[in-house]
Amino acid sequence: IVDGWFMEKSTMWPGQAMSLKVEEILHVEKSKFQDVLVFQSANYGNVLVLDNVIQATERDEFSYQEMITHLAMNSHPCPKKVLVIGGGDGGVLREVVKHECVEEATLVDIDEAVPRVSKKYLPNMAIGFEHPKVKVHIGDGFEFLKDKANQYDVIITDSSDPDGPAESLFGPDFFQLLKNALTEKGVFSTQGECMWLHLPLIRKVKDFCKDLYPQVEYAYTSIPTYPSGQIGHIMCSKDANVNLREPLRKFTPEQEDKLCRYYNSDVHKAAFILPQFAKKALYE
Ligand code: AAT
Repeated sequence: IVDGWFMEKSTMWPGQAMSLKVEEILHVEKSKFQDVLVFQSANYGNVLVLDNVIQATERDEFSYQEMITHLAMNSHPCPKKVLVIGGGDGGVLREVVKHECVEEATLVDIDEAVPRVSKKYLPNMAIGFEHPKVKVHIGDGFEFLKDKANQYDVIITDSSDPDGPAESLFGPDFFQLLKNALTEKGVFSTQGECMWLHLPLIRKVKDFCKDLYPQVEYAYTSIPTYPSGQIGHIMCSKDANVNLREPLRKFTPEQEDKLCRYYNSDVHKAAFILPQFAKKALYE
């Protein structure tokens, strides 16, 4: 933080940095896994930062949390058991339990510090932890999956970037573990990085997935406080007959209005339509 501004510098997006004006620093901690910072910003509410990378701001988090969740949830006929890997602020859980078919939602985050500080400073996200269907496990997502077979209808990997504790969540072995852990018609979505910055990485992950799943797609969301204002999701289904680009289940217009601020059925379909440069790099 320099002159009252937080600047998100990283070798993962060289030569650029999102800046936010800081009103007040609320929490600073070195956890077992990462540097944890929460500050109150001038225009984006409270902001959670891990290892100097913005994870969520109160103003725009709904875009990412709704899209990573509902794209996957609405691509499964009836998701009863759901797993969230990462997502320690609770926002994805908040979205998962909006689907009444869900019987159990389990969250596995590596770092207890994230839920702890989120409960204090990001209550509108951490509300996800309060739902009776939710279970929380503190541990590494990769390790957690190792002995899981045929258990989850939907898995959402809401992880940080590959430079840090989430590195293993971007490798080929992880996508094999996800496949084993998913049920027959299982679907997953991931924090799949940004087309303006990470096309080679996205292509690599998509290619691992192509070897394992009959349906593989990349969708994206606009969000001002993630690098380059955009983030994507790798999505896969084990069911060859599912078209991820079309919602299999839809919210009613009343539900869209009541439950969502970003996601709706049209946005679901539009999220997979890529500009030419990205389409070429990912699909040719
Ligand atoms: N909804 C918030 C967005 C995030 S949070 C990422 C979470 O992943 C963090 O809580 C972190 O503790 C957790 N995490 C990191 N590695 C692992 C792991 N190996 N197993 C389980 N959880 C893990 C993502 C923001 C993306 C930022 C884009 N630039």
